[in-house]
Amino acid sequence: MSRTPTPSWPADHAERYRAAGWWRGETFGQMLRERAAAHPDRVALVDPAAGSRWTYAELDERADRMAAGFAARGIAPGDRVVVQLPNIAEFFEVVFALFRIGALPVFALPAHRESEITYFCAFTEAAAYVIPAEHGGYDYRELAAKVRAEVPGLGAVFVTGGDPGPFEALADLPRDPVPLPGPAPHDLAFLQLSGGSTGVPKLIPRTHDDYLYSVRASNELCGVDEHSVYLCVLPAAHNFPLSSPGTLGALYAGARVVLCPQPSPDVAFPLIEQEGVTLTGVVPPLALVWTEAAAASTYDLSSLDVLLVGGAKFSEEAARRVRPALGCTLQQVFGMAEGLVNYTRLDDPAETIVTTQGRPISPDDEIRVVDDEDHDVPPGTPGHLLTRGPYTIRGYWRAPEHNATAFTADGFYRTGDIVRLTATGHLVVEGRAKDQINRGGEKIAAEEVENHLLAHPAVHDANLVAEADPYLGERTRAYVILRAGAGPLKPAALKAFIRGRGLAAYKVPDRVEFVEQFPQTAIGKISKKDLRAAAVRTAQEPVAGPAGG
Ligand code: OOB
Repeated sequence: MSRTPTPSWPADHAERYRAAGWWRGETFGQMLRERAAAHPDRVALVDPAAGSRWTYAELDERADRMAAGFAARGIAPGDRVVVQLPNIAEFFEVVFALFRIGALPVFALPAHRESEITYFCAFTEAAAYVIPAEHGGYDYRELAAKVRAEVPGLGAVFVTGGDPGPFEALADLPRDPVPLPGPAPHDLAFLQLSGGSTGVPKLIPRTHDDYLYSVRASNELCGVDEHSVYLCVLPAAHNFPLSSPGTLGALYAGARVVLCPQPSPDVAFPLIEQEGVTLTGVVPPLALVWTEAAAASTYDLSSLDVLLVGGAKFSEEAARRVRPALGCTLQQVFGMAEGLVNYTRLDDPAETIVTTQGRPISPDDEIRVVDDEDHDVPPGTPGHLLTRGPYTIRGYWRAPEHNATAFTADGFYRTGDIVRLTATGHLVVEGRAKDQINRGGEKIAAEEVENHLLAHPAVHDANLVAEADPYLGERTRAYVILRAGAGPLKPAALKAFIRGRGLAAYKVPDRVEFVEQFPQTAIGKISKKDLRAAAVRTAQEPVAGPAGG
């Protein structure tokens, strides 16, 4: 395995970001300590499913005790720990404990399965893996047993919320706090996952300094202060609910975080009423459901000031419905785990809020919109978005070859998004150049799923493309060529095969279509462009007979 140093900002840029006050030399561990000292009795976390309310003092103390437990099990600064926890208070106890040690959480999602988790544990040479015993009717101990069998080097597996089975319960770790020097502000804080367009997800190295800047600045732009109540609706480990301004923003401000166990209105709306939630963040499909449900709802949603919507393109028509339905300000957010986050401003004209995806957080976010040859396009013309700045990574973790193409020579990240810049400096997302499907905010790398399809003995070739979906925005369609002489294969059987390979459910193709051949470009390469066009053209058609699915 390569031991290339983690790419970082050149010294002159780092100096500039410090001088400008963007990087302030804080760490997340210190941040929590300071908040706990300033207002120990204020409620930091509400976990309605567990019926628990932890004050800042309690969260701080729990993080210290858990850090001691992890340290006693040999977890050291710089170690990677795959964290796969749902929206429960222990997520924060674990993550802040790792921050205190200087160990790096690797933020897996609850939906990930054997294929993804095995890769994260093996690639990061994880010292530990943290799971709930069960969640959403799924037994994570069984998953961990499979992962451990495949990754013999995996250290401990820690379990919360039930019988740990063959593993160790978090609750049984030693709990006497020990002195820990903690990381430096320029050290890595965690590894976030990329949505990706390649066979395996890339890992995104974020530092305390850079991430805290994005969190602090997000608070200002989203009006978060100590009176705010943030409802965490999306999976807590994702960059959007974590930092835009998210749970970490709320904790930074000394505000209250309410953990929503499920995103549906019948769970979220009562929590908004009971806890006086002032802001939350959702993906576009959920925003649609909420605006519809609000009309018939008897819950009092009047505390809600701001609804952040992002992760995928929010249509103008849907955006217009937010204020009338929910009585709050819409704030569009176009962000990426690699860094750059754009927000519409709370005081932007209403038209700007519904028709753009916002503008960058920082005066030091550099934006370029370029053509296929990296030449700047005239203002207002759609092109590829390139960016660099004080909280955008300069390279993925241990991926030098990929970095050579994913970043320009002078350090701009190639986002893979096609955008247009308005006269006011706002960005409008027009499309995507990367080979990724955005399924209602959940990102699917086409190549990853294609590789799994190709593993089926009857499959000769496969391509995954997006087709339009009225609710999700996009869903997936797999075009598959079967091997000559292969017996009949039903779409459902191929989907079951993919599921059986331990892939997160959202990556299983929504529709499988068998074809004789793929359209080709002039030089004989497979034309994904034509496949995408075909998928868009025929999205409404049922697929006929046994080939359909
Ligand atoms: C967020 O982060 P990721 O890393 O899951 O995905 C980033 C990609 C972007 O490159 C873009 O393709 C798409 O998701 N995206 C949007 C969008 N927000 C994200 N496309 C159109 N309109 C939007 N508003 O998705 C993320 C991270 C932080 C905050 C919000 C979202």
